[in-house]
Amino acid sequence: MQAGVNHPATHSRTQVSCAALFSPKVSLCMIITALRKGLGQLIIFIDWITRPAKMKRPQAAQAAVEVSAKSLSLYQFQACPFCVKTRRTLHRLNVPVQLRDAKEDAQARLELEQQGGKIQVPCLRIEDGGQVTWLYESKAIIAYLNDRFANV
Ligand SMILES: N[C@@H](CCC(=O)N[C@@H](CS)C(=O)NCC(=O)O)C(=O)O
Repeated sequence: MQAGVNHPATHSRTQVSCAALFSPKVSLCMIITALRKGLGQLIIFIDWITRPAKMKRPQAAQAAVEVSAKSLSLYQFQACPFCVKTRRTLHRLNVPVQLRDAKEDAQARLELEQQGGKIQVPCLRIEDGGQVTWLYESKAIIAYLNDRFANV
């Protein structure tokens, strides 16, 4: 005898899960998720093929920028368009900031929520003489980075 095939409880459970799986609501949800993932991958690809050139500095100036960059970290999601925009600025300004993935890395997510105050990316963590600032909003972050590094 095949286990569970004619068992009423198993049968009805199977029917319920299949019905739920193919309900219009679930199907729509799956389509939206797939579209979102596809769009995310497309954003990453377009960013990769259109990346701006890195700023070039004299060696000593670049070394100083790299020391400054150690006091910064960017909390972000890989496929978030606001994060892509911010990462492009970091790339263009040639500032190697540590990236923390607040979607995949549970520890980073917790830090962002508890210390920054909310889950919203991008968020730049700025350490300055023992004082920590959590800067939200891509526009504000990009302005801060340009102010601090564009003329170094
Ligand atoms: N105005 C903000 C918008 C940032 C934003 O909407 N970020 C989304 C990701 S694209 C977010 O953090 N969502 C929170 C979540 O998904 O939990 C900016 O320019 O930085």
